[in-house]
Amino acid sequence: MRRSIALVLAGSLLLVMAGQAQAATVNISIVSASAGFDSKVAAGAFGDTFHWTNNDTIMHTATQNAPLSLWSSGHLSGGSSFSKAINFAGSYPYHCTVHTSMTGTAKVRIQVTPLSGSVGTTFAVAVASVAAPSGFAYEIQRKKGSGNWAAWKIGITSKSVTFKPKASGTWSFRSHLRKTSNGAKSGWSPARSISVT
Ligand SMILES: [Cu+2]
Repeated sequence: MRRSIALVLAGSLLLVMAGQAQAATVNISIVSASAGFDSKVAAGAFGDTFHWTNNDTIMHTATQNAPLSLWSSGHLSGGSSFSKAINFAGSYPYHCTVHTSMTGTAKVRIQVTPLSGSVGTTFAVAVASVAAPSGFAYEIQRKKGSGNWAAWKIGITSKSVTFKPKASGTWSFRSHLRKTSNGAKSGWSPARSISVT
């Protein structure tokens, strides 16, 4: 009995470690007021840490645009850095408050597994590494083939939902984060497509 509990615990620990191993660091260099950020668009998975390093000699910031305002680095002097784990799929424009012409975007991908299957396959559409924190919700759009994006899930707090296609073809998904108190939204995440046969 005790042995089987130990085995279950060990298995759970492995699962947790496997989940953590997927989180990565996305490095962005703050080059200068004129050159701005060295990746204008930097992409990662939800749960990844975006890491800005000020490689200039003067003060800069990496500040997520209002009204969502998900993070602000505060003033970073030369050589210092700032980290922000972004747990939600979406597109997050940010800027330097000292030099407002310095802009960039952090993009966080939506995940769908598996990437192909048949009618009747249950797909998992994951939009975040955590359930939506208080005051936030997720929204997912989907489209079939080259059709138009249409609302699919609105105001959900679950980090993952299932999709059981009733028709074959290519299905695409994208999601964003919404702050329920003021209606502020991130931009849409990069789209992810699956093939259903
Ligand atoms: Cu700056």
